[in-house]
Amino acid sequence: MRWQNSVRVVTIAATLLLTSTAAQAQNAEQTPVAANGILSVCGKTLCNGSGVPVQLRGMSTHGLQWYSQCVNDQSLDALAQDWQADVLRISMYIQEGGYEEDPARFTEMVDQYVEEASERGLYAIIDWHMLDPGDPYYNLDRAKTFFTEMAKRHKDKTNVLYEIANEPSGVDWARIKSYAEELIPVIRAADPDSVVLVGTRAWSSLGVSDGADEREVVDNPVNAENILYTFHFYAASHGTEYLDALSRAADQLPMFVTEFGTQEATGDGGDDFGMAEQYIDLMAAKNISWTNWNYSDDARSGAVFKEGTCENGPYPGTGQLKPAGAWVRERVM
Ligand code: IDC
Repeated sequence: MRWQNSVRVVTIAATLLLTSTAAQAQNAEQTPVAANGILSVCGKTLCNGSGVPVQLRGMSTHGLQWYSQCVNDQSLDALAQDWQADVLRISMYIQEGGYEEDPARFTEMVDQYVEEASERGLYAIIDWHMLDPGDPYYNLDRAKTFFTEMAKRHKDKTNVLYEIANEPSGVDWARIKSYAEELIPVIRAADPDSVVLVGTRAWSSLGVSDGADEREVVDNPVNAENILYTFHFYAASHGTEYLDALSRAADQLPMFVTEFGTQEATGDGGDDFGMAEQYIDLMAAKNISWTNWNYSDDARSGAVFKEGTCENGPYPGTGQLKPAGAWVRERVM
């Protein structure tokens, strides 16, 4: 229809003039993926298929071995339509009852959630949730097997991002970099144009939790294209020192905050919305995409739903949300 075409032209023109969020780039009929297409790193940020910088905002699942019941048709509809999220981070633990116990089961589970996200026009981050042990090499062979399979299955999609190391710890940056340089070519062999997210030292704190900072990455970046580095923060534990490191880093490196909470690093305790707001403002100003931890009804304050929600829902609205959930839903919107 002619009328629709002219609306689209105006939308595209407006989009080109603005540094837009993925949500802003959508019109009422378009999902984030339909509006933005395949993403790539341009300069220090993510750009959409037309080369316009985008900020993705969304949620991370909890560990799928514990809380996959919270990731279902209704809850994903709520995330896409009610929350108007752009992105779902699919958090697959390796240890603690995760992938290493039953690779086939977790491969199929992640695969299914990628399809569910795709059906709703959401970007999907496949999170290799290595945590303890913190040396990414401990799981290298598993990671090669898993990501080869994922990349083969999803190479033709435009909405899949690969996060190859949730939170390295107890190892220096050189070792993480070397792990990334072994694994990224494995992914790219099957899916050459995919965006890859690389964890940073000391629980993806850019080294700050080990007394270092972003300079170790700036001075010695991963030898690969189309990657971003991850930063995680929990606002009640990680104050100005962490905020400043993220701010400096974002001027020199493509950054993606794939995990944060408004509470303590345990994912529990009181919310520090004031500090969290400073991070939100920084991420908006520097176009840093983010996913919040987590989309479940775990008892901790950082799980967005009140306990028991995932038995029957309902998921839309704020009725079932904890304070952190209501706060983050507004910011996703
Ligand atoms: C927490 C979960 C909790 C689980 C614990 C250990 O909420 O149920 O028992 O992990 O597996 C992270 C991690 C993330 C943590 C989260 C909150 O990436 O796995 O989740 N956190 O502690 N880094 C900083 C905080």
